[in-house]
Amino acid sequence: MNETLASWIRESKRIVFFGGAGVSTESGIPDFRSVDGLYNQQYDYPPETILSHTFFMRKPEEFFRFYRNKMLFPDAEPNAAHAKLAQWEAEGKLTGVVTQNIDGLHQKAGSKKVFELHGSVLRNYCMRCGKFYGLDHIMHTTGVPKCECGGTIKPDVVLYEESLDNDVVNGACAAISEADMMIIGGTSLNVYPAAGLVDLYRGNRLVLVNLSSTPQDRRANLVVHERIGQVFAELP
Ligand code: CNA
Repeated sequence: MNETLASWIRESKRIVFFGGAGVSTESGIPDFRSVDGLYNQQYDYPPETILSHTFFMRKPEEFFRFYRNKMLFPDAEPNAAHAKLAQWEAEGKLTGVVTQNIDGLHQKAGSKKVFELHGSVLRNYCMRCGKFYGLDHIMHTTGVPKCECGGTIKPDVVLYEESLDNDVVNGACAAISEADMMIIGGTSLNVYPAAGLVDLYRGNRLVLVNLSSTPQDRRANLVVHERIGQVFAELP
């Protein structure tokens, strides 16, 4: 067990976690940038093109083919990292999870205060009438999913070129700026504006738990280049 990390967890009262796709790789969901992640596979278009607003509007069939194949993991279960964060929140020592993930696994593990910067695959809305649809509807249809009103159903995920939800960003900013400890984990910190939010943390317990190095490694007070599920499983 990492003793420094463990003692900071014991002593802190307002921990905030900031995470990304690496939090869910141990649940079987590939990330974007690791060797076996989505960016190292071959498609007709690069993932960041397919996952852009322009592409969604111009080629929705292609978008949904990729999306259903590569972005939806309905059977994935939370791992030890998700579980530990939910435990700390229940114990009253963690004030929020700020995540770039869209898989809903933090809530599945029991976390309540989750700021989903990039939305969630579990929510989908008709672009014409606003009717809500769950993940099941996307899973059990083919082609471009249509609402009963005839409108196209769009996942409530933030595509490239789209802006983040103001309320979610404000909540995340408040939690980060009031935190007495921040753990950044499983993110390459490459996607903006999300990655810029970590600059709001001003304390001296900034911990980075990530397999590869990140632009924040030099600023962090503690850097752990190991699997986050394994690291968190051993923490109090
Ligand atoms: P990324 O750019 O793919 O980076 C992931 C980082 O996690 C890399 O630096 C890896 O080294 C690291 N990593 C991978 N596995 C582990 C592990 N077990 N323990 C510790 N570190 C690990 O992903 P980011 O989240 O930084 O990029 C932001 C994108 C990815 C967001 O917009 C997400 O919506 C999007 N995404 C989300 C999911 C998901 O919801 N599970 C999956 C794939 C991509």
